Amino acid sequence: MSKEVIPASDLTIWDDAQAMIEKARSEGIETAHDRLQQQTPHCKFCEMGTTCTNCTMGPCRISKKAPRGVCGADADVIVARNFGRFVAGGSAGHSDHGRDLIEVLEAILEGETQDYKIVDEAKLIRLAGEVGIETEGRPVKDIGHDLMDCFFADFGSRKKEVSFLSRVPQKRKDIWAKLGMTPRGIDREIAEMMHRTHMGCDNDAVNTMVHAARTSLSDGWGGSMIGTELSDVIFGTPKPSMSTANLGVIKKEKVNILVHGHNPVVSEMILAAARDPELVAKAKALGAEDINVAGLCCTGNELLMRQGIPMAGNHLMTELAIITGAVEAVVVDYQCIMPSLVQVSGCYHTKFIDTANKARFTGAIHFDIQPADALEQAKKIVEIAIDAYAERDASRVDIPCEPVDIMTGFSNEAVIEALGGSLDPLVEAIASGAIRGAVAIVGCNNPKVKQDSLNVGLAKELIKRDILVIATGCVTTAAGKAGLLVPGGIEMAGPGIQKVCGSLGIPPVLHYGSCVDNSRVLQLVAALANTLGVDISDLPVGASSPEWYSEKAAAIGLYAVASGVYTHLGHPPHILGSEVVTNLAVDGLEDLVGATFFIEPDPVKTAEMFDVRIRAKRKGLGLPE
Ligand code: XCC
Ligand code: SF4
Repeated sequence: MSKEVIPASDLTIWDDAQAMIEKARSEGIETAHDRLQQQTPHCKFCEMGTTCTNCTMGPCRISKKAPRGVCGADADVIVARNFGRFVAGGSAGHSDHGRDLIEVLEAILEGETQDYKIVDEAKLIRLAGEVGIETEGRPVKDIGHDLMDCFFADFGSRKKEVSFLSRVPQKRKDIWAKLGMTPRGIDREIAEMMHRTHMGCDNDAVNTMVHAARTSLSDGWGGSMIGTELSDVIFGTPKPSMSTANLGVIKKEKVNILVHGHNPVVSEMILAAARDPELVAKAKALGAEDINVAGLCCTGNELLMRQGIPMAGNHLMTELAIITGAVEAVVVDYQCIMPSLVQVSGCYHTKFIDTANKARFTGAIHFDIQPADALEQAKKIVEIAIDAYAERDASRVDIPCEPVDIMTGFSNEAVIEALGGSLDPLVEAIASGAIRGAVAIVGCNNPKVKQDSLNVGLAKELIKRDILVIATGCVTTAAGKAGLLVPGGIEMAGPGIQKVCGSLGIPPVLHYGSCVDNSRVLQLVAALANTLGVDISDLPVGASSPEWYSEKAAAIGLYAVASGVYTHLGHPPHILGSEVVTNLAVDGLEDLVGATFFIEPDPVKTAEMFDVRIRAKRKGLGLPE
């Protein structure tokens, strides 16, 4: 059955995206938007979370006529089990990424690589101190070894809690201890979730959900935090700098390489290789002006934060970037890489190159990049891109816009430095009401939502109300394209933000990095709570993922709530088939952890909900509303 053609202007708020959707249609190239249409309507049971495929007595689907699966599990148990596994998947993704950074640190310390170095030694020493390692008068190498062992041990099952709980306010830790939510080991919580959700184990929905929260906390305060902090140690802690965003960063006259995925380990080497004078000369010999490395999704965010590379786009721009016809190579590591990119690349001269054994794509050129010879491998990849430049069909190139400016690089270290050495000025701005509160807007695009309409819509509504916005993940490119990531963006903000951000010369929306960098947000709210001597749940803060799609986003949302942060989702996870689980998520968790989820598709109403919450929290702290 053929379906109606949806106008591109209904699919995305961006001109560059609309132009490329039209180009894809005229060239007969399929995108995620087309495939969503093919998949619609979705299975109602799966949408409600009431399908179980956990054993071969099933699969089972819960309905009025058949209220229990073959084993006797009801809708509540099935929904909780499905959601628990969903969160475990997300936690595994972030945390395995974190582990890869420990392995690079190990390779550096063991002298197995010259391509990676410890760039921020001071941070390594500071981190070691935070997790209780003796640092006084010891060689950096020894401290590094101990830190590496400590982080590896965080993945196991011998510890009572993961190391970075040293950052968590005591009140919060007491809540977790009482509920049995204290994350002990990262791999342990994930494995235990798989165990609990096997047939015949944890058959109490609330109990399963508590462990889901614990699993997510092992991600936020464990795997993700290790990922962020070691990336800073190895590649440098971000500092504010300027860059550019949108499809206009792809340059007609240059060899264009897009880096996509999440981990900076490979993409940093691609960037280094692309700056190699010999390779640049080779590109020039073919008539190109230079080699241009631009980012997609979170690998893009990682390199944007530290190296200032331009951002071509977020999740729903990944196919469309290739459709410009000017991309020589897409180099990927892992996560959020649509397998369709292989097919889209195949419609052009574009080489699709995967680089991790745990994330291979049929039809891709494969490199198994290891720390020992990463740069050499990266140079080979850049050469492939240069060779592809000669095959580019100029008649099919269409770069639909000029890039916009963005400001990036807001690590907590950079923020504290900008504030003059401590968080006190921020605390004062919050106390006076100039900044009434802060909301982190994080996460993805989802073709079920008009691209970036909610991400941008919510950010604008919040800053108008003098609520500072922190952006990570795919929201950052959206905010950047909307002009919110430059100091001039304060024109769209309320008077308080205009004054505070204006005097500091910073944007009303701060780019805090990739999705694992939501751990920076956790660290910030913990530090604020500790400064004020309160719990995180007492702060006038919130989190939101308006257009989320992934298991990782669910893990982030859940660790935010479990950490005491009121959290918005633009659409619900697949849990509505259980009243017990749904009520727990949007209400019951308040009594347990002092925060809940709320689901709201409208950005203005969402901003109002945050406003009400922030008023109440300010009142609780004795501050003017
Ligand atoms: Fe979502 Fe993470 Fe992926 Fe973007 S890249 S689509 S998870 S926001 Ni981090
Ligand atoms: Fe059905 Fe129970 Fe097996 Fe799930 S675990 S498929 S509900 S019998």
